[in-house]
Amino acid sequence: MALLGVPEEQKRRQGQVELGQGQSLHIVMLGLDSAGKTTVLYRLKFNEFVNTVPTIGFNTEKIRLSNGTAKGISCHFWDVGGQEKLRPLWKSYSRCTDGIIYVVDSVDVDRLEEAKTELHKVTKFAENQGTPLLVIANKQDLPKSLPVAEIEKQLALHELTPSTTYHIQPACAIIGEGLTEGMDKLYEMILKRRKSLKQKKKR
Ligand SMILES: Nc1nc2c(ncn2[C@@H]2O[C@H](COP(=O)(O)OP(=O)(O)OP(=O)(O)O)[C@@H](O)[C@H]2O)c(=O)[nH]1
Ligand SMILES: [Mg+2]
Repeated sequence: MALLGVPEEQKRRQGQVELGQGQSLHIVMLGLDSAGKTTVLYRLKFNEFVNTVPTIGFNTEKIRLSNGTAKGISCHFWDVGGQEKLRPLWKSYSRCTDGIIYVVDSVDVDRLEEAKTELHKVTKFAENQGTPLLVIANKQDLPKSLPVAEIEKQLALHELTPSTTYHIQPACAIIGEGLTEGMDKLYEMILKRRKSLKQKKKR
């Protein structure tokens, strides 16, 4: 196993102090049906491809991240089904989480508008104000996948509520490409938010 570079290791240790020993992050994964949420979940859990079936309800897993600057950080993931009839559940599952992951199918151009509407709805809930958002532009392995900049534009990420900090990450959940980078960014945003909330409390 490759050793982390010194600055990465320092960053990770610092993060663990911020988070507190034994604490785990509460993360919800949302997105339209077939975007690849469950594939992401099991890729992170087992570090291999797992064939999925559509999620009716939700999947939940406790996962200790095994790579990147967030290595060793424990996360409790909730992966909620994306079919239309299940979307009313998103509100309660996303309430007061540490981070939201929104998975988008980069080839499903016809449903990008729908993906945008649902995402903006989620970030507008009062309980989600300020919750860091990681958008995973998934299925980048497919030849007709849209580039990240185009997805960012079509999802109108810059129009999200001003308190939402976000990062958009190109990925291929099948082989796991981009997931470490994405989780590192999400972790970074979560730590930043915790720090600023702590400082506000002190004032
Ligand atoms: N080519 C390609 N296919 C992918 C990728 N990620 C997921 N898939 C496929 O997309 C299909 C749907 O994946 P799921 O993970 O079940 O999608 P989901 O978002 O959990 O869907 P719901 O549970 O219905 O909300 C499956 O056939 C996956 O194998 C990817 O990065 N590239
Ligand atoms: Mg699923």
